[in-house]
Amino acid sequence: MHLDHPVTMPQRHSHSAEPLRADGSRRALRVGLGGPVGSGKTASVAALCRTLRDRWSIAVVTNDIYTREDAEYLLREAVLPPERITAVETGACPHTAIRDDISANLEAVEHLEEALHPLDLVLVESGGDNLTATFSKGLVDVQIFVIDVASGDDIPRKGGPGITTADLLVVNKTDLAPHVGADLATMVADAERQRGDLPTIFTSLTSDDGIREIADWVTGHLTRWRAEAAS
Ligand SMILES: Nc1nc2c(ncn2[C@@H]2O[C@H](COP(=O)(O)OP(=O)(O)OP(=O)(O)O)[C@@H](O)[C@H]2O)c(=O)[nH]1
Ligand SMILES: [Mg+2]
Repeated sequence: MHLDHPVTMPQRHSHSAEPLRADGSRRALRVGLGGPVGSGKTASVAALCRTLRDRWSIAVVTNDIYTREDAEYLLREAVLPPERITAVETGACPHTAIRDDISANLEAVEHLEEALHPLDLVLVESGGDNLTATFSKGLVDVQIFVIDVASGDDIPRKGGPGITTADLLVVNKTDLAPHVGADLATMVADAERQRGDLPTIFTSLTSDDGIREIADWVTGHLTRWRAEAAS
């Protein structure tokens, strides 16, 4: 976070939430990925880039507290060309940088938009956080909350805004369920109870094409986003 910036509240960025650029073209769809430490956010970002990069023009912003670890991983894996990956070092609780003072993240997103115009999709990965973390609507258009079965099969039941309100809940690492004694049926029922009609995807990102359903969900949003621009 840029400590020399004045503290800027999300609503002050409402202009940036506008879908149209100054020239009337539609800006990229911004998708936030949040969730607890180690749940599979970077694995999701990497797999989404690999799956969608031939069809769409994509850029990524990662958030880490003290390092650029996740961006360096994505660069090493060459999921996108280097100029399409930017790291934000938050220096504070990750949710602060995606919800309260979003200035450093917005600056990163807007810089990518300018440098790589026209962009279709920007993925913003939050630093690992707790169940209360959500993105400001001034920063992203839709948000995905990623949890994993190894952290306890009671997590969906515990709720919190990430689980109850995210546009998509991903329950990752289903491959580990037998090893940690996680009851997937209970997790499915709890997620449905907490989320009503909002979608949940259970997956294992270590399996072949474990990203498919998530990629289809992102593609659906992106297709609608672009269709609205054309109408
Ligand atoms: N067994 C298993 N491991 C996984 C799966 N998805 C991710 N992992 C592993 O889990 C670890 C953490 O994954 P990351 O994608 O780095 O998690 P993250 O949410 O980005 O972590 P932070 O950014 O540190 O909060 C890595 O060692 C991944 O290889 C999965 O579906 N199954
Ligand atoms: Mg990560």
